[in-house]
Amino acid sequence: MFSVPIARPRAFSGIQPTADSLHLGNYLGALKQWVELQDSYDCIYSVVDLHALTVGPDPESLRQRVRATAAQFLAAGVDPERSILFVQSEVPQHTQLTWLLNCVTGFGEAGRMTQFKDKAAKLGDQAVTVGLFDYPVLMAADILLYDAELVPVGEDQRQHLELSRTLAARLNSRFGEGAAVVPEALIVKATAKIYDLQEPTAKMSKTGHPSGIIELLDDPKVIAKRIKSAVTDSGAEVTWDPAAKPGVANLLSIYSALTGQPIEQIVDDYQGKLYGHLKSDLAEVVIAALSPFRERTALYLADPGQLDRILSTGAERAEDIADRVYRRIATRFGLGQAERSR
Ligand code: AQP
Repeated sequence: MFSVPIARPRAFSGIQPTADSLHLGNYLGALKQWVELQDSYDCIYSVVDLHALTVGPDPESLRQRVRATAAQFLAAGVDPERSILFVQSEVPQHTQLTWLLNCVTGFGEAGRMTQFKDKAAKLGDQAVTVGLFDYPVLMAADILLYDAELVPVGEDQRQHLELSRTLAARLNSRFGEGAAVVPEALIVKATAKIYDLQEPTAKMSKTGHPSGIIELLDDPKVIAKRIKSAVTDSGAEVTWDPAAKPGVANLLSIYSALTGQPIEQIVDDYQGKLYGHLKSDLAEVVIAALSPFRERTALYLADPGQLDRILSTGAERAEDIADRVYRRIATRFGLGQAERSR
C-alpha cells in the first residue's frame, strides 16, 4: 500500500532585523511558538528586512542584523530541514502583492492602525514615510502570499493581523472564493505582551531604553543587573495583581514562561520572601535559558557559508510557493493572460 503524505496547514511569521539582538518579548511572544508549531504545521519564517526599511536603517548595520536575526531564529530552534527560513527581500512577490493589496485597502482603514499613529507621533511629520504607513499592507502580503492559516505573533500585532484577515476576505468577496486564505492569529495569552522592566505598563521593545530590555544575546552580568533593578511596586509581598503590581506581574510571567511552572505555584513558593528573592532567582532562570542560546547563535554566525546556504535554499523554497500564489491572485485582479503552472 502507498502512503499518501498528509498536507499540513501552513503557518507564517516574521521578525524585523531592527536590532543586533532580539529581546525576551520577541522570544516569549513569538519565537517560542514558532519552534513549537513546527511539529504540526508547515512553517515559513522570515527576517522581514523590507519592514525594517520603514525606519531608515544604516545599510551596513541592516545587512549585519539580517544575518544576526536569522542566526537567532536557528539558535532558538527553527529547523531549516522542516521549516522554510528566508529573508523577505529575496522573494520579490512580497512587494508585488503589496501593490495589489494597496489597491483594495482604504486610506482611512490603513490610517486607523494604532502602531502607525504611535510611531508617526514619535518620529514627527517630516520623518514619517509612506512605507511606514503601508507597513500593515506589506504584512498582509507576507501572510497571504503563502496561504498561511496561522500567524503566531504578540499582542501588538493583533490589529495588523485583523487587517490581513479583512483584506483576504475582501479578495474572496470581490473575486470569488479561493482567491485568498483568511489567516488566524495565534496569540498566547500568558506571554502576549512582555513589559518593559523600567516601565512595566509599556511593551518591551527593541527601540525602548536599554535598561528596560532583556536582550537574548546580553551578557549574564547585564541580565542580572537589569532584572535586579527592574521597577517593582510598592509593598514587598509577591502576589499576582497585574493592575496594581504590573512590575511584579511581569517578572512572574517571565518566570512562569521560562520554567513552565504555573504562576500560582511560583506565588506560593515566594510567600514570606521579598521581591529581591524573586529577582535573584529569576535572573538565574533567564541566564540559564539564554546562555546556550547565545552560544548557538555565535556558532551560526561563525559559519557564514552555512548560513548563506540555509537562507538561499529557504528563499528558493519560499519563492516557489509565493510565485504560484501571487499568480493566482494577480489573475483574479485581471492581470496576466492566464494562471500559469510551474
Ligand atoms: N514585548 C513583547 N511581548 C510579546 N511579544 C512581542 N513582540 C514584540 N515585542 C513583544 C512580538 O515579536 C515579534 C517581532 O516583532 P517585530 O520585530 O517584527 O516588531 P515589533 O513588534 O515592533 O517589535 P519591537 O521589539 O517592539 O520592535 P520595534 O521597537 O522596532 O517596534 C512580533 O510577533 C511581535 O508581536
